[in-house]
Amino acid sequence: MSLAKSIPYNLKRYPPAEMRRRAEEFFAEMKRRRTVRDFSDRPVPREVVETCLRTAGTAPNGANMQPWYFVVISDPAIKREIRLAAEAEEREFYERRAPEDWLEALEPFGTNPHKPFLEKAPYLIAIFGQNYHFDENGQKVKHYYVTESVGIATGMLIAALHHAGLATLTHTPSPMKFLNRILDRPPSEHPHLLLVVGYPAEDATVPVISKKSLDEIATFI
Ligand code: IYR
Repeated sequence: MSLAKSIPYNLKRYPPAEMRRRAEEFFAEMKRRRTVRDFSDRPVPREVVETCLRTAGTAPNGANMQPWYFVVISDPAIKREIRLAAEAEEREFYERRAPEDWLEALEPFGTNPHKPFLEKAPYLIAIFGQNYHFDENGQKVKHYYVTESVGIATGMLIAALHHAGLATLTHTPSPMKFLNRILDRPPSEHPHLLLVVGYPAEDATVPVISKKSLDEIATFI
């Protein structure tokens, strides 16, 4: 392959005071984001989700292969099928597979194998990482840094949805292979996570938790 054509990059620049203000404002907004486990069934405008997915699709990624695929589920029958499959895995996890220390770490969050939100929330977004694709000549093309790329895109999606006023839950039933079967996705794709999207239930609560301070998460050297 040859070198891509290049064009000037006009990054929007701000004076330092405005940069500080923008950074503070964004931090304040992102700090308000909380994972929610009780969802309302209130419908969400589809175009909002579409635009947030476009935002996710701008994520930096390995060799611009854009190794992600999002299946947005609102069909009640498919949501039910996913709930039943996820709950079966989760029962295995909570009752057998999970080691004691993991269950202890989860205790403050009161999570359990019951996942009613998988049916109640208006949208589930199943996020897949694509390990490879086939080009127009049927040649297999490998993708690079798939986990990193899909992780970044997912973070951007969560931020975009929050910014638009929607709550999310990053759900990771394990193993998640059932998503390939139910959603008819090819073997080149592996499920990354299942994002539950909607409004919080009127009476939704969130656990009181704290975030590490800047000193705990970063050093400047
Ligand atoms: N996947 C399980 C368990 C779980 C694990 C972690 I780490 C969490 O932060 C939350 C839940 C579940 O969804 O219940």
